Amino acid sequence: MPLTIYHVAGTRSMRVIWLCLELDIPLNIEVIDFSQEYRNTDFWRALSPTGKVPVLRDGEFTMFESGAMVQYLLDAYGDGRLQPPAGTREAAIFQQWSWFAEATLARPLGDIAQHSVIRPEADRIPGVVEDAKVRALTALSAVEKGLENGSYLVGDAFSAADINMGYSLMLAERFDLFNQDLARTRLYFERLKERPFYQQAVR
Ligand SMILES: N[C@@H](CCC(=O)N[C@@H](CS)C(=O)NCC(=O)O)C(=O)O
Repeated sequence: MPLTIYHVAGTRSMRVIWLCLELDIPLNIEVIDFSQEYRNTDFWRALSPTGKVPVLRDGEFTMFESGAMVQYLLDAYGDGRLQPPAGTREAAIFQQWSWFAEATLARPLGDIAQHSVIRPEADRIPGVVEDAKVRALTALSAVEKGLENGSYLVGDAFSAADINMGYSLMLAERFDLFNQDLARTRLYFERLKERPFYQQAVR
């Protein structure tokens, strides 16, 4: 049975779409309603207990957490492509950046989103945005340093760690965080954006 990603444009479902395009894995894209009402339905909560997007379906099997989906697809269908061999230091660096993209960089970016766009105006706390921008810039400076020795996060080979990071950088760009200290990161992100499958996934 084919894979299905429950998708909303501009969200983390793009990581799964981008990966499947890069790996030529057939994927159904089911666009869903991003409204809070829909995400509170029993149907959606059964798939995604916190009501968030995305969800991946593989036959009867479903899962949430976009980074875990990327890893599942690599392991189940990737034939060793776009990730270093398990147990190597390259694999450790691959995991480091994949986790960092979501757990360290996307976290303050999510706070910025919540308190500048997502929450109703009355529930937004401006101080959170200011603090989150500082945390996001600290995380971005780590990416800048990580790119000192190669064109991608794991040396000079494009990998799924770059897909995980690509979404987070898309958010960083949206919030205008690419300052003059992030020249390498900006070039790196341009390199990612030039990939035709990034462009398809991001629509
Ligand atoms: N760590 C989760 C984060 C999921 C997440 O925050 N998704 C966003 C869209 S990209 C969402 O559903 N936001 C709505 C909300 O937080 O209420 C993942 O990677 O899947």
